[in-house]
Amino acid sequence: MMKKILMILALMGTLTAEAQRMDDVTEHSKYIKVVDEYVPAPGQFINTMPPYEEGDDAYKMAQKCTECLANNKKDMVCLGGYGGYITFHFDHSIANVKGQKDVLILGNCAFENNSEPGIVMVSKDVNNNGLPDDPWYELKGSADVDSVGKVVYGYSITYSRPITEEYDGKASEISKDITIEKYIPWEDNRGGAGYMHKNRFHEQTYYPQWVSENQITFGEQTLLPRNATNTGSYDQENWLLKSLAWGYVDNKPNADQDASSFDFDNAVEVVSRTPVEIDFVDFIRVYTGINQDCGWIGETSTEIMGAEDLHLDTSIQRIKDALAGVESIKKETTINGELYDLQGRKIKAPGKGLYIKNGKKYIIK
Ligand SMILES: [Ca+2]
Ligand SMILES: [Ca+2]
Ligand SMILES: [Ca+2]
Ligand SMILES: [Ca+2]
Repeated sequence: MMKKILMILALMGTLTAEAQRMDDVTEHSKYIKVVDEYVPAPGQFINTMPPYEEGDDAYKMAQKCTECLANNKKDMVCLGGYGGYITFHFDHSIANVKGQKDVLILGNCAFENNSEPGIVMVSKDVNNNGLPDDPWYELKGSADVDSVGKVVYGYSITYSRPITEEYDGKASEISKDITIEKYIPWEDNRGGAGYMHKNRFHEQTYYPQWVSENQITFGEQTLLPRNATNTGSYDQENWLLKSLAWGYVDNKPNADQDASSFDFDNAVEVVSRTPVEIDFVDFIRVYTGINQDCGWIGETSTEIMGAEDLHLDTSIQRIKDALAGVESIKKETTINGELYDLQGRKIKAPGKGLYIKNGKKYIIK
């Protein structure tokens, strides 16, 4: 009986453990290895951080982000306005250690109440193809608890290419530093619409130049309540961007390591917020969580400067354990190509379903 239970547990291990991954390197690094995707929303630092050069495509821009962030380089990448995102991975899956924070993500928040909160998403390479094309979950943050009714779940936004880059000479009533008020039109799925403004400090186009489409949509995610107030005047703007309590990137200074660290135990379904148990994370995504423009300081945009696995040795050990489990089961079930069911019983006349053959998943349709 005991043997049978062990067998069942081990086989279940086979089915989930295949997604754990580590690169074949002599020494693993706790820092970002590769940026997979850089898909910023428009913004005053877009095309400059990192810089766009003629001929660059999305792949090249992601490569430039890798150069900024990998191996603890700590150069800055800007995600632009609401929804803009970056996706990255490490040279190994990061284990979720229960009850402990798992990853540190650095922003450029200079001081308390200089917050441009970025929401963290996590994903596991379930289909084992090395690409971030698997289901995504969000890590919940303090707004899920202290701003109930003010957070919008399932929010989508579409930005359009600006019609003009030229200052029309008219003074803006919003801020004396704004050169084009109606610059980048946006529309959301809640009947809202508006414009991202252009200011005199950033003259390049704010629309990502490597994008050929005239619209960019970010969707079905979470919109945090606006956090900015101008505590000054029109002539002397003084913007306060209130820091949220916990759970966001670029929300509190990096020196506050705990506030910049994230716990995979907080994974939830993106819209329903149903908790999700995740044992390993292969891809991490960060996106700008607020849609707001703040006079001379421009749109709220999350910056990112790097990330690290907070428990490298544990991650590697857990991957090794998981892979060892897979190997022992593969041996046991590799006997002349015989078919086993998921309970470890040899099957002579299989019907439709999932089996194990030669140590691998085997589907009969
Ligand atoms: Ca954890
Ligand atoms: Ca994948
Ligand atoms: Ca920013
Ligand atoms: Ca920032």
